[in-house]
Amino acid sequence: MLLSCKAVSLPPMPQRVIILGADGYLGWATALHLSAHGHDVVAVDSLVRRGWDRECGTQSLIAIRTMGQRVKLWHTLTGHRIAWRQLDVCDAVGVKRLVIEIQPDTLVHFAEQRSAPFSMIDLPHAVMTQVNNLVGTMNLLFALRDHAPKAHLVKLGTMGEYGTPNIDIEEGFIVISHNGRTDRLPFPMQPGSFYHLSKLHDSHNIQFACRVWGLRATDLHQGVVYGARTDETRIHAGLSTRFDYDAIWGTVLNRFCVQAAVGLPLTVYGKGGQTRGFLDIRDTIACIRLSLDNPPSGGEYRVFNQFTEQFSVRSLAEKVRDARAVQRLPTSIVHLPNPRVEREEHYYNAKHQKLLDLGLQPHYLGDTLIESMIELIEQHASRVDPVVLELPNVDWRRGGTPDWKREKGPDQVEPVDVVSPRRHGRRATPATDLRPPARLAQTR
Ligand code: NAD
Ligand code: USQ
Repeated sequence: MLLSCKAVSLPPMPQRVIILGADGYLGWATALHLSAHGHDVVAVDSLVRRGWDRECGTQSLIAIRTMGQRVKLWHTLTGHRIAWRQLDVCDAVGVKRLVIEIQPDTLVHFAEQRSAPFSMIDLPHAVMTQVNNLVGTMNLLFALRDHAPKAHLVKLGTMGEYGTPNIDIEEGFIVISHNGRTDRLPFPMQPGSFYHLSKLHDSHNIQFACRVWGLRATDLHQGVVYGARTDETRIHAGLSTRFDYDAIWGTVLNRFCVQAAVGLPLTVYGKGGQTRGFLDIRDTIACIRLSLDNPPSGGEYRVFNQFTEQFSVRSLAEKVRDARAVQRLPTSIVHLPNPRVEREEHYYNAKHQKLLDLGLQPHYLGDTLIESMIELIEQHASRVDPVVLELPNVDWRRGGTPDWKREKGPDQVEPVDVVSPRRHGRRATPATDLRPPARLAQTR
């Protein structure tokens, strides 16, 4: 009998994967996704984010269960096991023990303070952000050097490391000719907050460790993520991942969808020409899996720009407004004085080819997705706090306003009704002292 020599593509081998920051928005969704795809997942988190929420008086719009409850439910529903460990990655001894014990093939590192406004509140928050993020990453690098030098570090960085230069943004490196000589060098970076700076400092440290110790790493320069549901979180409400919407933790499109759902104005900061890369949470987890399945060589430090489309914040607000208009629900857009120091009109063209080359099939933003996000938000609208939703409470020049830290716990918040075709509830209004100033331009 003749044997066919036709190449067959084998499914990727299951890996031992440590997910750091697994109690968070992206970490939990990724833990489920990798576990569903047959990987042996160890979920790690210090739970510090739940404490930062208590400090700010904020909470996830969608209630999330404890890690213990979530991994138990996942096992009951699917038969897959996720091992759960509470650990601070700033604990060097703990990180070392973890790496020695698990001997991971891959570590996916989400475990950082990730809010730009939180890092701009004051000196302690700026320092804490950088210490938490840099020390955690350093602990991982040393533990890998000494105990698992072949493991692949997948690190969540950010598109915000590049800033908004007046030239095309490449994926991590740029070829520069200078005085007759040419080299491939790290792309020039201009981060926009102490948080974004922490990511750049991490990038430098990781790149150095790859060059000097031969470690292998993928630095995912990720854009702003939107969306709340993945194939795995949809299985049961108890598997939901967090969804932030307030002015400190909420990202812009998620915030606009919540604002639209409760009939409040969409808050565009400044002119709204600020352009960023965006992606659906389903594409975040797909990108992580693609990175895991296609590791770099020993000593290689590579950068993937992880986003699927770029939008200005003004055009995003218009997209949400237009999606609501189809349902005959008028939505207004306000231009607030920008609390951040950032370019409001600028050139932006960032490459994002490498993950597409690995097979990423993007979920693009359309009216249906916006509407489905708003429908989900409507189910949780009783948890919306209109005060934390509407007005920014951290200014890049002066720091946190007096109300960034709130005495009032989230449970004492007066509920708001949704504005939907089926349930025309009362419109939520911000507390009087936070009402937008009269001089704010209203575009509709
Ligand atoms: P998140 O705040 O929801 O989750 C981060 C998790 O890390 C939290 O559960 C927190 O408790 C944990 N953590 C923080 N410091 C830790 C420490 N020292 N030890 C152990 N655990 C710690 O954030 P997210 O939105 O899921 O973001 C995850 C990562 O992705 C971050 O590194 C962030 O910078 C990056 N990122 C996020 C976005 C986005 O739009 N959400 C975009 C680009 C990049
Ligand atoms: N913005 C508004 N109105 C709002 C909120 C934000 O106009 O109500 C604007 C901001 O001024 C900014 C843009 O929207 O120009 C994006 O802000 P954001 O809060 O959605 O995102 P950012 O602060 O950049 O941070 C988020 C995540 C961070 C991640 C980053 C990816 O919190 O962890 O690193 O997105 S990126 O922006 O590509 O650097």
